[in-house]
Amino acid sequence: MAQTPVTVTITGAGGQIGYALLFRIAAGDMLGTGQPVRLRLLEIPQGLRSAEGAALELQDGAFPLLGDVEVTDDTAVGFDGCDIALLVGSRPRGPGMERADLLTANAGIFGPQGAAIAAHAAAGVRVVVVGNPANTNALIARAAAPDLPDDRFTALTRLDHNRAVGQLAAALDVMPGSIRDVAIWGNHSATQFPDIAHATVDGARALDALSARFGGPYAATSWLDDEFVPRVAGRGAEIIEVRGSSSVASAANAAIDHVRDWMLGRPADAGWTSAAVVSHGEYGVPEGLVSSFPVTSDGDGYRIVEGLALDARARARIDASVAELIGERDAVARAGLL
Ligand code: NAX
Repeated sequence: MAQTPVTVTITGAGGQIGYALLFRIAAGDMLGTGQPVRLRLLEIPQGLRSAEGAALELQDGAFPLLGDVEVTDDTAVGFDGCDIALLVGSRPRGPGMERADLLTANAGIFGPQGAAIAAHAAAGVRVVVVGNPANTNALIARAAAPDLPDDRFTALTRLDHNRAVGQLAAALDVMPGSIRDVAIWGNHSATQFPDIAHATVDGARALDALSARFGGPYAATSWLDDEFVPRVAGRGAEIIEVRGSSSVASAANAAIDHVRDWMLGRPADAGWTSAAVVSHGEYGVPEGLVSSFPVTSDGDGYRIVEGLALDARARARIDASVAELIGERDAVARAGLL
């Protein structure tokens, strides 16, 4: 029997990441090649033509799994019956704009979208925020939908996670698939902490492999502090400098990884991944903040990996990133938007 289609809403669908996402979702990369999908492309009026053009191209793909595609600038229509919401569209930082202005401008987008999701989406809706500042935008959307369980709201740090795996694989000259249990902690920003303390490479401790590669534990730690962490945290800026434009295909790929693992679960031997989820006080992160943690998924939801030992270096880095998240939350609250 044919499966019921899943309704996927993409905001900012007329933008760059939207364009990279749509065709992979239609091809079955996100929910599997047996799962029909319906797409809702939500834009602001200036972005509608671009989204409409993408919808024409989707039709020209004749994707066997693709049902109807609707393009709209009305949130009630865009989130109607939505099972999965990818919130990509956001307000970019303009010239002379302070971080606080950026936060409050985005609160004006993500608050109403959270409320529209609560009012119109399917009861089991799952939301991932991609648009920056992603963690705090997710916190705002979540706050505007108090009747939905908070495990439905997440923000994307899978791109940071994948970048960390990619850097470690390159340093050790191994395939990315041989690496397990890397973690991203904190904010999707320059303060994030990419952590490999518990990671393994082909079953052996990554720290031991790095010691062997760099000539001792001291050199391995220097590489982590001076190269790995800044490289991963600053990778977005590096891509802009080299490519002349921000990360697009890798961001869409990460969003697809995030939703696929969340909906379908991760293979038993795949180890954990990273996602920004609502904290309930785990690892001392204040309740309600949307912070990145190592997570597992059996398809029922993301669950934070608990009980990991953190050394002083990790603790200090996590605390610094969480302090930034607290500052973002407080700036939005001060503006009366939370
Ligand atoms: P684009 O500027 O190409 O596209 C954004 C689209 O969103 C535009 O078409 C715009 O019309 C639309 N939009 C704006 N406000 C909207 C609203 N209220 N409702 C619906 N649509 C709206 O940006 P793109 O390169 O696609 O990036 C999108 C967002 O992803 C940015 O905020 C960017 O910073 C963020 N990123 C997040 C990443 C992450 O890992 N979390 C990594 C990649 C990326 O930097």
